[in-house]
Amino acid sequence: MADLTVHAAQDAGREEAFQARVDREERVEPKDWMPDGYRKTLVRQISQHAHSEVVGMLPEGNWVTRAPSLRRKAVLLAKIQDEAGHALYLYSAAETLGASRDEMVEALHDGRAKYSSIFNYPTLTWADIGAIGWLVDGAAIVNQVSLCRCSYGPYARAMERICKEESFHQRQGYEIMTVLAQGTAEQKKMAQEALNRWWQPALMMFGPHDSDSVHGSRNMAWKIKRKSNDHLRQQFIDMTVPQAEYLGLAIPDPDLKWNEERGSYDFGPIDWGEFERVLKGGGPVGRERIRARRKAWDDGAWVREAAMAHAEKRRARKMQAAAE
Ligand code: BYC
Repeated sequence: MADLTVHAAQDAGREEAFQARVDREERVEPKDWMPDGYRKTLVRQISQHAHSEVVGMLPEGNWVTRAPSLRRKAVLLAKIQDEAGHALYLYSAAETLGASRDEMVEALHDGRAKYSSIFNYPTLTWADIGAIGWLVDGAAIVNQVSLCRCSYGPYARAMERICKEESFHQRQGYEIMTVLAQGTAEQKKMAQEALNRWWQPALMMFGPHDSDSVHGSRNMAWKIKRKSNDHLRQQFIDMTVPQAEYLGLAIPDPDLKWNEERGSYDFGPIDWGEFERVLKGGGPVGRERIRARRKAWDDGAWVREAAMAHAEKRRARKMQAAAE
């Protein structure tokens, strides 16, 4: 009993010192002591983020063969490859916290781990690829720029590299939308319909309102997140409305209105019922996404085995050379 009291007092002291360090803006690195809750929430968020990159490749992958020109195909392929790279940086960052890649992938495949709600919606036309780049990558950048200042070093450094590529992704989407919006009446209609489909899901990417956010305030205190869900959502709306105006497209929200006093746009209610349904796997293509991921994982088993065997052989050769 006395031992337990001593341990509890030691832990409280360590947590206090940890918080003081975070408050001084010192980065936390993998070998540093950290509270269990800090480690757990980081593994949760980083792995969810990595899964989002992997699952996010699927709706775009469906359009590689149908991209309208060779240039569009090459650009889309490059974007999808970047996303695979982002997932690798992120899985590696989560591994520095003691999570194993296999465990993380298993949690995605059996539905225990979440991935961004946005990827549970289908891409019906080529304009959806434009809308994903413009809105989804646009929302991702707004969120991720603030994550570059995350207190956990490996995550912050991964985010810096990712953000550079995301801004190219956002531009390619906006360029697709610009061409469509300035094209024929039919093309402009396609662009408008894509905006109508993706606007609300893009707003949901930032998570529930601050008052309903489970992890928000704790993660802000730990400086994992620097800005709250609502703050980032507002920042995204204020940035995107003028872009839609430039395209001559209408944001599908009758309540959207500039608020002079706040210096921001007011906007209408978000359908949180739909958000909850999508998180529970009830999105239009939720099950299909996980089925596709499981198949890709199973189909790739021989590649992983071959890579491991190759690495094993190299290690054995090196050890033999060192012994000689
Ligand atoms: N979708 O307490 P809260 C990309 C969950 S990929 C699903 O506010 P937190 C791209 C949340 O996890 C961009 N789940 O949580 C890729 C929690 O559930 P659990 C992905 C969501 O962590 C390819 C519960 O709801 N970006 O850009 O403080 C192609 C309560 O939420 C969502 C990231 O992952 C959601 N939208 O805040 C193109 C960024 N929202 O875990 C583009 C990193 C909330 O307790 N992540 N939930 O079961 C974050 O910044 C934060 O984790 C979130 C949520 C803002 C998402």
